[in-house]
Amino acid sequence: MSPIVVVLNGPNLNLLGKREPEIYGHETLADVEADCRRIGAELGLSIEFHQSNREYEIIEWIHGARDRAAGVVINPAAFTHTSVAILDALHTFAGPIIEVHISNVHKREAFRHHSFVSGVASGIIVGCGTQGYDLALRRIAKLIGAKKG
Ligand code: CA2
Repeated sequence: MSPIVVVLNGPNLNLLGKREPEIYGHETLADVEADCRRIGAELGLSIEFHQSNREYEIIEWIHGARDRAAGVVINPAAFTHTSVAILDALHTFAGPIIEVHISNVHKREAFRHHSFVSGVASGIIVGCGTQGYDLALRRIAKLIGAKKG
């Protein structure tokens, strides 16, 4: 059985590719999911991909990843800057966690410079566009020693 990697996306990311392409690019979330599934297959990972505008749903998916998933990739979107609850949930997950931000949050408003999630992340990928998800999956595959093919 391939190791499971859970890819989580926070609020408003369902609008990816449909608004503000100058910040977030033209790829839709469906495109990102397809890319993750293709790269997951290449790396021998089984991808579970979710998006929600509700904080509790993201927390439930993190709980569901415990004792089952090998790693978590998370773009918590605006919850990055507000959610102690997501941080606490991530603390209960033993495997590698990679935090992804499509935009370079450090070039943007000051309130985007602080992340509650970074303190628990194994790695952070910022400002690489949607390619950040690809890089995050490759990093998790390396950290867990996943076998290709
Ligand atoms: O750069 C990122 O990936 C962010 O996590 C995106 C969040 C933002 O609050 C973070 O500071 C940085 C916003 C996601 C909203 O996505 C949209 C996509 C298209 C149009 C409107 C919003």
